[in-house]
Amino acid sequence: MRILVTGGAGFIGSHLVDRLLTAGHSVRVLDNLSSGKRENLPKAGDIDIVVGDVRAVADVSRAIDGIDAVFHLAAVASVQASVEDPAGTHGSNFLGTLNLLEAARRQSVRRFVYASSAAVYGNTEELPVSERTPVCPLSPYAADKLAGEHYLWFYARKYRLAATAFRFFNVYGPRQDPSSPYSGVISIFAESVRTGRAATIFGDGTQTRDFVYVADLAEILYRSLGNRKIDGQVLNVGRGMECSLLEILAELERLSGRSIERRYESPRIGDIRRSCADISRLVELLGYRPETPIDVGLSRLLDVFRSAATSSM
Ligand code: NAD
Ligand code: UD2
Repeated sequence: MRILVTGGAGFIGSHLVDRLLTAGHSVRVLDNLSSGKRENLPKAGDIDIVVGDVRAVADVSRAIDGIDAVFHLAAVASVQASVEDPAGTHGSNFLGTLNLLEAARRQSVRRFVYASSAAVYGNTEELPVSERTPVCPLSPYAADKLAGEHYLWFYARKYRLAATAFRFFNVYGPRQDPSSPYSGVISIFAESVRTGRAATIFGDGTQTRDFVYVADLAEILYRSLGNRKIDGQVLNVGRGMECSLLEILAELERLSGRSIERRYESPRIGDIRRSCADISRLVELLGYRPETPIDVGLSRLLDVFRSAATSSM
């Protein structure tokens, strides 16, 4: 199949591109390289990169030409950025999604997979969180993700588009850029191991998240291509297990043999205390469960840092 991955030069998108190419698909990437990088993508293979913007209808039309299936991952993946600039991020995170849906309609694309987020649940006491848990978007980012889901269902119903929305929980692994203070906490803590700089903990470190390894997510997205049971479905993607920040730090210290200085600061405004996904629908409909344990995922992440360090010597 000819597949378009928007945001394909990014952290999650580039792992999905790798998985699709391994399976023999032709891949096109649409990415404005605002946070994604060309070096995340293979130099060879059946891939072409359109450097463009999902906010630009002309770029989207160019990218969708001849495409059979779309994975729409392009977004400003930062809750904080959306709080600071709701109108700015709305362009990429919502209008971009609408542009892709319109183009998919015109192109009669058969399959549309949308990257939503557990952020749509907001602060819920009900754990683990299932897809039936009432949504409560607490940020413009979350509101845009939820709006994207609703437009997806409108297009699916009206234009018979085979559509699925995945609500990703906390994704970690190689290529997650630690340089922003709003990158994933695991990428930031792993960077502390690499550099020896102190890790900053917002709160007491007992807050939990459901961390899912990026290669497992790429496998799930790849498997969604040929699966009709997930048409019209919204599905959580996590491991279905909670892990606290203190546990993450202890595991990184164990794996690296290094101790990490901890610096405690007040909790972030709007931070959720606990998060854990109920992934029973995903397992039931897709027949696949994310399998990488946290210690294995962290070990692989540190290996990537180690090999990068030796290659730069
Ligand atoms: P990322 O920043 O690495 O990837 C986003 C990609 O989209 C980047 O390559 C960026 O250059 C591109 N992009 C941004 N705005 C664009 C625009 N206007 N036009 C074209 N390209 C644009 O982040 P990620 O973590 O890989 O996130 C991928 C998707 O998964 C996003 O939709 C994000 O909201 C979602 N998500 C991620 C997580 C997580 O834990 N990382 C959790 C929930 C949801
Ligand atoms: C993640 C996503 C967000 C949204 C949300 C949905 C990222 C970067 N953010 O937000 O896009 O999808 O999930 O639930 O993937 N922390 C520290 N020190 C640090 C960095 C973070 O203590 O240096 C804390 C932070 O305050 C929070 C936890 O670690 O309590 C996780 O933070 P995060 O930004 O990795 O992810 P989250 O869940 O806030």
